[in-house]
Amino acid sequence: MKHKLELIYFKMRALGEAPRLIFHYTEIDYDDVMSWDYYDKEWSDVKPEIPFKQLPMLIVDKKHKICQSMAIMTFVENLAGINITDPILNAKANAIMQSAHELFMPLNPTVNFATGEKFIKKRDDMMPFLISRFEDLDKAIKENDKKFFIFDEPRACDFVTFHHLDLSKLLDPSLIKKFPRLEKFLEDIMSIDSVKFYLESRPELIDVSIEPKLVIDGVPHPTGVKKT
Ligand SMILES: N[C@@H](CCC(=O)N[C@@H](CS)C(=O)NCC(=O)O)C(=O)O
Repeated sequence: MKHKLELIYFKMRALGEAPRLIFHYTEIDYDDVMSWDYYDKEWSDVKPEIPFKQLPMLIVDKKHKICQSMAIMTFVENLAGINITDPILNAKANAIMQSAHELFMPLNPTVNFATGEKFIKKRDDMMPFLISRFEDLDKAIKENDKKFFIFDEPRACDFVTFHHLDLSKLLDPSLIKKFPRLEKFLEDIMSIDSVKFYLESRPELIDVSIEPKLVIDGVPHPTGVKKT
């Protein structure tokens, strides 16, 4: 059964990315809609109506509101029929997905919003945590001996991990270079045609640490939750 899928989010390269990546990988049609275009209201007026008061949210068939990016990822895996049926592998995949998701804070807000001295301090303060978590992910993929974290084809956990590792390049491009196996993982995800198409066409995030903006249809917009 084909569902109408609407992914509601903001102007930032953060928790909307993994859902977008898995939608493109699985070639499932969805609409990518900014909160203000969907509701025609400011975020502060919309927020109380959202089940868990944050985005991204996936609206299914104009009826079901699915919040929490990890729930969206699992839903898309199920919808596409690529869910991991083996309970042990499924649990391992979830551990990878959650461990990568924990990189969200403070990596994503820093890259999308921090500027000047604050950017530098946040970057330097989070570096021990990033290095430690990258080491864990590096070890997990090496132990598995597959192309991706679970199989030779990617699953939800791979797209969540991809997003955060990829975003780290905008925080400090030298970090990922310390982990050649993770760099290879990024290249393997980027070389999948449907994913490559999305990555090449998505809004570019520019002026990180100075005045971050997303270039949408050729026009730079400040990152954030407001219509510009
Ligand atoms: N655990 C949630 C976190 C969602 C979240 O932090 N969303 C942020 C944007 S990335 C948000 O809605 N910010 C606006 C607000 O909190 O009012 C998830 O994984 O989806």
